Amino acid sequence: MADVHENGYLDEALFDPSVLNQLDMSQFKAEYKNVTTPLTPEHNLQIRPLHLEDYDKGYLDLLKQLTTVGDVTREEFVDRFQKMKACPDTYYIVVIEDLKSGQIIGSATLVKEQKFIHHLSSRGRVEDVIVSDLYRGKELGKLLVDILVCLSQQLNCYKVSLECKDDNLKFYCQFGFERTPGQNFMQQRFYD
Ligand code: 16G
Repeated sequence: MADVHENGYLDEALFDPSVLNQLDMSQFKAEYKNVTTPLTPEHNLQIRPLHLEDYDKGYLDLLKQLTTVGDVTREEFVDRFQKMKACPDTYYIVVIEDLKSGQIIGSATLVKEQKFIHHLSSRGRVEDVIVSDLYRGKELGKLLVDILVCLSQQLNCYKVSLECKDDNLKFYCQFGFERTPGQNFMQQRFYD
């Protein structure tokens, strides 16, 4: 699976790509206007795990459409990638590549957090969902979230959660997420 990239770094996937092929797409919850095969959508788009080489395919620029990223060097990216990969069965970053342009145009992350509660169960957290503004309206965000929700169930998480802005509540409801009465999302910000 790992080939030496021309720049000397191993070109490898963050997680085993077969995990995505084994998803039961009949479990997807959103309704799709476009009839596509979800894991191989039209228009030269490919859905796959994050690769090391995605540093050169605009992955971090895409994340900049979501929030602050900062200037991350290739070495820093490789180091973080390797640290994530060293935690097996934890980081599932799924990206969409436009094979024509060779650019990453969508991404979403599932983090599987191991717990003692619920008899050593795990909780899924959907994070950093972003589709390039040039590719909006193609139901790609839907596809990414459906994939991660389905994946979290397949990975035996007892629940999956996310945080989002009010404007996105309706979007996330279509996958079965609901606001929990009496529960609040709280945070403290230390820096941007
Ligand atoms: C959104 C994201 C969250 C991300 C945060 C970044 C989803 C479902 N939620 O809340 O994962 O970490 O934005 O914004 O994608 P921040 O920089 O203000 O924390």
